[in-house]
Amino acid sequence: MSKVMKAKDFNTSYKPSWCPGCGNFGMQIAMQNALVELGLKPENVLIFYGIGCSGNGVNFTKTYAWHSLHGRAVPSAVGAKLANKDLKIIIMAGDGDGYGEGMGHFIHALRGNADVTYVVHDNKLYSLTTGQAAPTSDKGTKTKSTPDGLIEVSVNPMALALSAGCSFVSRGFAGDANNLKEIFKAAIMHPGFSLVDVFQPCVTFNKINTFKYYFDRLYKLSDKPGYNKTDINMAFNEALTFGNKIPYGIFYQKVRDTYDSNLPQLKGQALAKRPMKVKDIKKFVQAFA
Ligand SMILES: Cc1ncc(C[n+]2csc(CCOP(=O)(O)OP(=O)(O)O)c2C)c(N)n1
Ligand code: SF4
Repeated sequence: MSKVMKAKDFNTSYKPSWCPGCGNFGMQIAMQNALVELGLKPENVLIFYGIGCSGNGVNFTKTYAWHSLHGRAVPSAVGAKLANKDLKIIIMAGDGDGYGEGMGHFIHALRGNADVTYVVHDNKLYSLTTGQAAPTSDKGTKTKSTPDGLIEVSVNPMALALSAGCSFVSRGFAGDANNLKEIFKAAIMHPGFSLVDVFQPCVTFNKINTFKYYFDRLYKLSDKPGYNKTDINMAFNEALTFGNKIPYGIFYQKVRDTYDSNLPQLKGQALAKRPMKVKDIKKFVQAFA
C-alpha cells in the first residue's frame, strides 16, 4: 500500500533560513498541504525556483527541484513540461524575478498556455539583495535604490496576465495559508498556465506592505455576490481595484488548449520515458558544436 503523505514529509533536513515572521513560511506550508491534499508525492512534482529569498526555498521543500537563473525559471519550466508531461510543474519565484528580469518570458508563456503553475512571491521588493525597489513597488516608494521615491508606476500582475491570455489568474495572501492552499490546489489542477501572485510580506525590508496592511484591505472574491470567474470583464474590473480595498482569490479561469496539446509529437508516452533513439550521444552532441 502506498504511503499516506503528510506535510512534514515534504520537508528536507534543512531548516529555512528566512527571517522570523517572513511571509515565505506561510507560502511553504500552504504549498506542502496542497500537495498532500492532491495526493501528490515528492517524485510527482518538479518545482523551479528563481533567485532570491523565495528561490532559497529550493533547499527546504522535498520534491524534484531546479534552481534557475534570475528571471529564467519560467522558460526552464515550460521546457521541462515538454520533456516530461507526467510531472506536475510548479514555479516559485520573486516579483523581481518574474516581472523584472523575467517579464518577457512571463508574457510569452501566458500566450502559449503551457501547463505549469507559476507562484510569485510578491513582496514588492528585491529582498535578497536587501530591499531595492521592484516592478510591483508602488510609485513614490523610498528604498536604497530610490532614495527620492520610485518614479515608475507599479506593474499590475492581474491585469497583465488577463491581457496576455492567461487561463488561470489568481491572487493569494501568505497570511491566509488555508485559502492559499485552496488556490494552489485549483491552480495545480488547472490544465494550462496558472498564475498565483501571492502577497508575501517581507518583514525585514518592507515596512509598508505588512501583514496588517493586507488584513486591513483584503476581501475575498469568493464572498462577492454574483462574481463569475469565467467573465473576463468582471475579472478586469477587479484587477484594476487596488487601494483601500484589494481583492484576492481566483479572478479568472477558462480552459483552453495547452501548448503541449498543440504538438503532435508529444502525443502518447512522455518524451522522457521513450527509449533513446540516439546510439552515440557524444557524436550527437558534437553535431551541434
Ligand atoms: C540576471 C541577474 N540580475 C540580478 C541578479 C542579482 N539578484 C539576485 S537576487 C535579486 C533580487 C531578487 O528579488 P526577487 O526576485 O523579488 O526575490 P525575493 O528575494 O524578493 O524573494 C537580484 C537582483 C542576479 N542574480 N541575476
Ligand atoms: S529579507 Fe524579507 S523576504 Fe527575505 S527572508 Fe527576510 S523577511 Fe523574507
